[in-house]
Amino acid sequence: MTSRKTFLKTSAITGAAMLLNSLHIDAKAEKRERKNKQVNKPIVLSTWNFGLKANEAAWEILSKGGKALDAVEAGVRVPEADPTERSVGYGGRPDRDGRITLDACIMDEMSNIGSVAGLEFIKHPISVARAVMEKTPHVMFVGDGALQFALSQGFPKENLMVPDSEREWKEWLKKSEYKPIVNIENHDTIGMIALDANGNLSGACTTSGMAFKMHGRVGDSPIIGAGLYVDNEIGAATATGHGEEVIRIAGCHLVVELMRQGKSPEDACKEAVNRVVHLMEIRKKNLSDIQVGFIALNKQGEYGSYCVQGGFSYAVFDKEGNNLKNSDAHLIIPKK
Ligand code: SD4
Repeated sequence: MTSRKTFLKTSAITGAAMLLNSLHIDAKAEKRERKNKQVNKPIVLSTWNFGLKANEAAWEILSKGGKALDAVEAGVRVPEADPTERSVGYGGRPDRDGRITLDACIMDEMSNIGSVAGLEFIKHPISVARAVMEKTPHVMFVGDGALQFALSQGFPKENLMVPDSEREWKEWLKKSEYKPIVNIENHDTIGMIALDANGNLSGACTTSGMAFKMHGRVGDSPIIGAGLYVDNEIGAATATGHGEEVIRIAGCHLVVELMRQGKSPEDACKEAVNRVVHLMEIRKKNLSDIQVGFIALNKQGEYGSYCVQGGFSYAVFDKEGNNLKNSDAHLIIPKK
């Protein structure tokens, strides 16, 4: 039988243990809370100066506590719908056969992925990529199959050629010289990565690809791991520039893996650019003929970028506002 003395002693010990436990839980919650407060979120980053407008649409969602996935889709739909943006969606430049073929992909915090490549006649390839992700058991649709799928989902079939693109293409046909020039002829993909108020990451990437490319050519932008990669435990990255060089190093997957090893977003981008440079040297190719730019964001909301040659900018929207940043570069080519 328990004596009164033993009972009191046991109760006191149990009470103290419970108190210690609750203090411990409080301390843990406080630590978590403090850590959460230090995270720079929400935040959205996107490539090039058209990222500023795209970020605004994404911020609309992020600032109200919305999901990063919804934000990146809404964000990149802005240049997709803009006929004056000549390298994405509606108004994008055609391939050498005069066909506008679009590439896009999307990735969320659960590593769900969706992608389309060589998609014609659809203004918003990013939303088709999201439909691939959410409504099919597959991850990537190409060409006619992608169009067929888009139409089955109710996306309207539209003519995406604008007079300026047609004129430029006809001009190009006179010489038919396939000489990609960085930041001018082939500019520019929008890649967008975001961290939402709940601490979840997502990304989207969409482009009409290299201007006057060979019909059927696919760049890095619709390829998960090349033009975009998200790992919700680590960070996210997206790319712009010569897709062939980004694919060669599995660029954005590399950037995220480098962050996993402890590199800052900027150092991870720089290391990936070094890899591009190294392979160009090994292959005896002229570095000044290409551009590759990466932007990256980690789980703490820290971000960075790096590119092969100067002239690459990206837009960042966080509590500091919506700002355009110039990326550091491996090569600074003096202006002629
Ligand atoms: C592609 N990466 O199709 C895209 C093009 C691009 O700046 O980003 N240009 O290779």
